[in-house]
Amino acid sequence: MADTCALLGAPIETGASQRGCLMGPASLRTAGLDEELASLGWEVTDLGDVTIPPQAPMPHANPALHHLAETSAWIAALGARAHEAGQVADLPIFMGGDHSLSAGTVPAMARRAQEAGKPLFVLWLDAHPDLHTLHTSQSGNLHGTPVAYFTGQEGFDAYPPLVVPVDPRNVCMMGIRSVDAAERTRIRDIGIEVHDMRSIDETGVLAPLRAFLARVKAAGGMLHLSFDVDFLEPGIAPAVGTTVPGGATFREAHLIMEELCDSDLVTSLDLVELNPFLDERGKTAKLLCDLTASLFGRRVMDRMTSSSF
Ligand code: HAR
Ligand code: MN
Ligand code: MN
Ligand code: MN
Repeated sequence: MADTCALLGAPIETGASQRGCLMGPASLRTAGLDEELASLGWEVTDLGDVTIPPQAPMPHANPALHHLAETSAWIAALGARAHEAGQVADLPIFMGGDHSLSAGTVPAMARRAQEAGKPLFVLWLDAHPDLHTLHTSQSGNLHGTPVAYFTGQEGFDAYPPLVVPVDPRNVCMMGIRSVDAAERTRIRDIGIEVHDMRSIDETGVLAPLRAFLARVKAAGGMLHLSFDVDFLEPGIAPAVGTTVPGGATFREAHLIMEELCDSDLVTSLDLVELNPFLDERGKTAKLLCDLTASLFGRRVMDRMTSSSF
């Protein structure tokens, strides 16, 4: 079992349509994330927050894009800081911040895996596949682009050059229920494994999760978990700007984290899209802390039988 973790704050909000995600890292700290993980026996280091200097506007052929220069600067800064965090800790936690941060953290973790001679796998828990390029995004909100970028799709001239891409066949998405036309085509074209909410209704979360984890294990891979708050049912997690009805329940989400814990395969984590301005008395931040605690080993009872791993 890994035993050191690092917290790195990424207070980026320029990728989202609404402001407020910049308070995400502070809200997770206020909810006691570091103390919680320490109480589970982890050695926790808080590396503070990443910042970027002011940016001059960057024009683009797609006039819909918002805050391209800032988001691109965040991706570059996070790429470097996330890689460093992955050197000092077994399991770095990237506290967002909107989901555009994964365009920095995931390639950094792919580089870390390559240095260890292993492939990187990504479990993407989200209502959205975030598979737009800079040219297909109609909203212009860049949190809708990280997966297309880190799987090496064309159309990212204005983002930093991608050093180590992730094989799209190593990406598994769960919870998906809001997909744009260009994203639907791309999912088919590049072969990402997608479990939408209808398929989760049919199979539950455990069967597809165990099949994916078996693939990661067989490949000797490292596993990055990217957890978007809007994966969850909005009633239990209101602090997100892009709520979509019909999300994962409290127990489905905990079960995924508990199973991931038992697998011992997770080597890095994004907690993204928490918008504390929209929260109800810290409820969503507290839930994210509790879910992270389940991933890091909190359990109700010791298990009498071992799981499939
Ligand atoms: N696909 C939509 C768009 O591009 C919504 C993207 C919303 N993304 C997030 N992160 N909230 O998953 O605008
Ligand atoms: Mn804006
Ligand atoms: Mn997302
Ligand atoms: Mn989302």
